[in-house]
Amino acid sequence: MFSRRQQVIWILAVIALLVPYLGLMAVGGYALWKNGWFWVYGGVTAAITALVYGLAVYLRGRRGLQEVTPLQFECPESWPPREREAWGKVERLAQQAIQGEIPTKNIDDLRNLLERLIREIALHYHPDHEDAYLDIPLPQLLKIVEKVSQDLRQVVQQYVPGSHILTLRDWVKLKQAYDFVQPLYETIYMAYRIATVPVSPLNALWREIRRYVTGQAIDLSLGELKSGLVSYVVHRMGFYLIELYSGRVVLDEVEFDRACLTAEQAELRAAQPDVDDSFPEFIRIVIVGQLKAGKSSLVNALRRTWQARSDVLPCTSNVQCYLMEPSTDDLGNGLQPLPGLLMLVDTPGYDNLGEAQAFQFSFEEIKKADLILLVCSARMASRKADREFLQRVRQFFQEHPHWKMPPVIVVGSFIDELRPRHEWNPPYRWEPTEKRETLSPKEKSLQGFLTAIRSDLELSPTEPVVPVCTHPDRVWNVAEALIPAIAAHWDEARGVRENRHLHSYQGQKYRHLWRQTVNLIGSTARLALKKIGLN
Ligand SMILES: Nc1nc2c(ncn2[C@@H]2O[C@H](COP(=O)(O)OP(=O)(O)OP(=O)(O)O)[C@@H](O)[C@H]2O)c(=O)[nH]1
Ligand SMILES: [Mg+2]
Repeated sequence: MFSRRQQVIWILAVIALLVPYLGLMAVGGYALWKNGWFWVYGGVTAAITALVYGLAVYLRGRRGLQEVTPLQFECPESWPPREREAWGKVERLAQQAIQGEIPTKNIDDLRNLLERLIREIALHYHPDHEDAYLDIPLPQLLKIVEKVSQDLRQVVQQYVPGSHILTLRDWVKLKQAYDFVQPLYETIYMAYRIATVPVSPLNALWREIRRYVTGQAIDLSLGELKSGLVSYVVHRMGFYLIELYSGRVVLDEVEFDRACLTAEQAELRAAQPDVDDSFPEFIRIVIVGQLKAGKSSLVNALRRTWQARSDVLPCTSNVQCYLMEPSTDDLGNGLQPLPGLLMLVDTPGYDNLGEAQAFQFSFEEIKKADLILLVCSARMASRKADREFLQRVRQFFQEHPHWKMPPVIVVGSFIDELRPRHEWNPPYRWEPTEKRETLSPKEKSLQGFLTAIRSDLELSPTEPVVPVCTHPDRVWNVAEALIPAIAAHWDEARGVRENRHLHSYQGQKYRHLWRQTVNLIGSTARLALKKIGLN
């Protein structure tokens, strides 16, 4: 938190402040000892300390300590790449301001900085418009003002002592009192400093050193505090500007929450009509891959992992849905708990369909997916179809930057069929960190297979490839590695879902327009009837 220089200055400042008092304590203690009062004094001090401590514990227990919200700036999981790119610009600007590349000395500097931020974010969303900052509807802008005010209130309430007691009048009075007292104090103190030099030069020298060191420490820390505040303002403003210009601001949060809940309920009920009223959290996992890659076997292996309550429902003629409720009873087997339910969607292999239909069914499901499991079989030499499919998925999300691409986990199946084929003696080491010399021939083939998948599908280092065996008699690595990989992507998958809810809600612009028009016609008609005396 502090630089080395700051630490040294702070230590010196504390020593400078403490030395006179420690000296006084030593002298006082000696005097008490000499006069036989030492133990009486010690007893009284201990009693007072115990009393105050007891009181503090009592008050803390009664009122509880108020939680202080940390000033954190993380970009929400539900933001798609377009918003993340805009966030990158906010971070760059904040960094430049902190490092002093953009001045932030006074309020005008700060205003210029914020104006630049508005321009950059507005242009990010409307690059063709010179005055892009105007491209926002009024209610959305007002909503942002509302949110900023709410934020400001929280910060003031949490970080400004006495803010809930002092009135505006008190603040004005405090300022006036300060303005009056401060020059007076400065003058008197200066006179005292000069007058004491001839009387006690050593004391005066000591005092001046102390003043200098403490002043330095406070200056440096104030600088840090200021850059912290500038960074907070830029990030906070940046966050709201992105929400504003990307069209993510929800005007009526209650209505939005209700719409999300209704959509989730409908989806759950479609998969399981008797689902209970608690409507637990779930993610929709779409399983894709080539013909006979082991997709349905993977679904079965996942279902058997928990012997879970799971129902099968034909979602469409081509796709099957399974709602899996991992029961917590089985967690004793070392299974990783999941934050909610899994809705597994089993699709037909792409090459199962005619040329015109290729990818189509899987693709329609991808648009509704929160997470994709792409199954690649070790038995199939060519992964061309998988590469093409993944390329098309990526391209689709690039062309729709307000959508968020679901995370992809590639599942390497038919591990038992890797060379040496007759050998089946799991567990196998498959993590790339393992030393190659220590691997068995099967493990070497396994690692070679995973590397080939990575390069064939052009995966990024953050996209996992998990080897599994889903043959009914040899299920391996589903509970051990695939479930944890799903759990690790849970928040991201939920982010995809939230983003989808937001867009389908915001897509109902015309419904809002209709409601506004009906409101307007209704109130005009009422007014007209009133005028002619019919109401
Ligand atoms: N040896 C071995 N056989 C497997 C494995 N996984 C699945 N199988 C077998 O492979 C065959 C095809 O598996 P499915 O799960 O039906 O494949 P699919 O991808 O759902 O096939 P389609 O839906 O027709 O595209 C079945 O007979 C499975 O028993 C595995 O890991 N190893
Ligand atoms: Mg199948």
